[in-house]
Amino acid sequence: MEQNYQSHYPTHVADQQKRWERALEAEDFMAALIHSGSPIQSFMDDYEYDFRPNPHFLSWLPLTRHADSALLVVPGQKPVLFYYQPEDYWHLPPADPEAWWADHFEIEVVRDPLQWQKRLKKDLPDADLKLGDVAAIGDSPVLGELFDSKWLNPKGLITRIHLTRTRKTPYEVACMDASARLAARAHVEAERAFMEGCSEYEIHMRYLAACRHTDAQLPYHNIVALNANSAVLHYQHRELRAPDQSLSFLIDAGCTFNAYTSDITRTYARQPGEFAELISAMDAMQRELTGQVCAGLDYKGLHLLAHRRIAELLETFKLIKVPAEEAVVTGLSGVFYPHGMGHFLGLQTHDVAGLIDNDGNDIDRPDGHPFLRLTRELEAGNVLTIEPGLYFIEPLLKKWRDEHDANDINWSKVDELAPYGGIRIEDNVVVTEGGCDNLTRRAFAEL
Ligand SMILES: [Mn+2]
Repeated sequence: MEQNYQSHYPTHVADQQKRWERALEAEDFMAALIHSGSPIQSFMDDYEYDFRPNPHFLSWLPLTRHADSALLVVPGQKPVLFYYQPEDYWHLPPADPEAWWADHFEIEVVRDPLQWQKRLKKDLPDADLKLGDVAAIGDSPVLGELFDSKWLNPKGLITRIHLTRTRKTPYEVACMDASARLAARAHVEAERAFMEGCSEYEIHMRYLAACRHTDAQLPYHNIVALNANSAVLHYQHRELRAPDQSLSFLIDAGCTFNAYTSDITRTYARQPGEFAELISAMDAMQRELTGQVCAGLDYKGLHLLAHRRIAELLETFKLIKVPAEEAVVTGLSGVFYPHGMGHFLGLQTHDVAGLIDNDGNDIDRPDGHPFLRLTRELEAGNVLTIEPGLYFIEPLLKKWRDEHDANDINWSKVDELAPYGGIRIEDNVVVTEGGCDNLTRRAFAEL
């Protein structure tokens, strides 16, 4: 695995160089200074919040915890990395650069986090930073001291780079594959903990141990939900005590590998029965949706197909008393499935440029679907999630009962299944010309 992603890295860096050169030229910049970011401290205290580098910096370099470093990209030149390695005895400074990535950069190990300013003035003596010859990318407060705000994260340049990030390079796919494999291993351990009757807290800790991540290394806060908690879409707690009876378990959890994320959801029932059957039906439906993915597919259409399929399940399991088609038209399917079907995935869990076309213009969401995060036509190299869900969400059910025809819903059936919360099944797929490569299912299968 290691060999695999490292062998793709030289081409990845060459590709980065090309895409930045093109974008800089199109936007009339001589260079870009990409800053990794600076740690943030709690107010009037010396506690440092968990640090996450600027994703534009991470797209060049696998330096997942390197604050106050900066990369200078000048067309036609080897990129210069100001590698911040302070002399510090309170914290452990970053280790020396490793050859597999470092060989592709001109590296300046710096003790002064502002060394890049001197180099910038030396390398580009004619550049007038106030006139925007150099674009600065990042959110470190130090950038504001040198750059006019107009040239800090200029929108046109950012949009062009974001669009290039929608098509992953082989290096990026290899990292995301590694990330999926780590997460699959941890998911299996979490399932085991659930079957043993563990609490949400215990399951979460077993997950972390299995993938050898700290909480801060996770791409997003794990959702570890037992019973009705799984109907809370972004359930944020981990109860210390196990419930008297564990009926169901929803886990939405990923990993990171060189900052590339996985984002996987599975749902389990403790015992056979109707909820377990509903999980199986959702799983088959999720596989059918995944089977539709290929280059050229309009993702909006797939999201709408998911609504039809969920409405059909609601009808088959007698949860609603109206035909599936009517449930889609009236919005009743949205009571049970109120989120979007998925999103781009990459250096960010909700990766960039899901809602614009290749010219940078907005692509509207379909009417009545305000939470969809991806509206594009899919292209080979896109990596995205497919995550339909079906939940018994008290406030949404109540709203329907108050504002629509209460007889549309089979309440006795809903009451029977509500203690199980809900179901979501989420895979990560790489779009190919003729279909897709399901990183998640393969990772589980090959464990
Ligand atoms: Mn997701």
